[in-house]
Amino acid sequence: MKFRISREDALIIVDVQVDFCPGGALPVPDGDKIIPVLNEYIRKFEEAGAVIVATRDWHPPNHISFKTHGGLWPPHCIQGTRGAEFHPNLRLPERTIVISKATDPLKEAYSGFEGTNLASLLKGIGVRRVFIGGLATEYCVKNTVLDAIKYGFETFLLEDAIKGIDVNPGDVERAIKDMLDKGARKITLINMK
Ligand code: VGL
Ligand code: ZN
Repeated sequence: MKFRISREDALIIVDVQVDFCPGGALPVPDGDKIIPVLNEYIRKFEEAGAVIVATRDWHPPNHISFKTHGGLWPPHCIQGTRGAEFHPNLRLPERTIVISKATDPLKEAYSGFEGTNLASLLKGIGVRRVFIGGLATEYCVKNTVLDAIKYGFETFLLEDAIKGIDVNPGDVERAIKDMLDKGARKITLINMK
């Protein structure tokens, strides 16, 4: 099956930031390998005039997500730092809608919809289908996908443009299964016209 991208579609690129790539503060193994694939999706969505969204983890220095503040993770994606920038190889068009999340020091927010205006923004411009890829599969990608389903978007997981951490082996597999069980559909570049 081939999908023709329309103006009712949105590409949502989750957290492809320096800190989540090899060499960063919270590296996803091979996280940078998805960038050329995402660039190809971007090209197709750009050509179709579809919406392109990039979410970014955008923590204050005292965020609850950090081990230093009771959380699970080393400090990462601190607002305004180099680690919080989008990866320099990711070719985001000028018109990309940037969504900053997890900005409240007291709240973890893995989903791009959590505490942001993303859902109303997409509804407002008539988006019905969302195509989601990025980092990391079992955290921010998964939570963004599940929220997209809850908000009523037809939701596609870009199977060739996600990478996970797998803190416990099997986490990534379970996350993918969970997303599919809850109604997401898998898709790859070869399924896009
Ligand atoms: C993420 C852990 C902590 C993610 C963000 O983008 O998946 N993971 N903060
Ligand atoms: Zn984070």
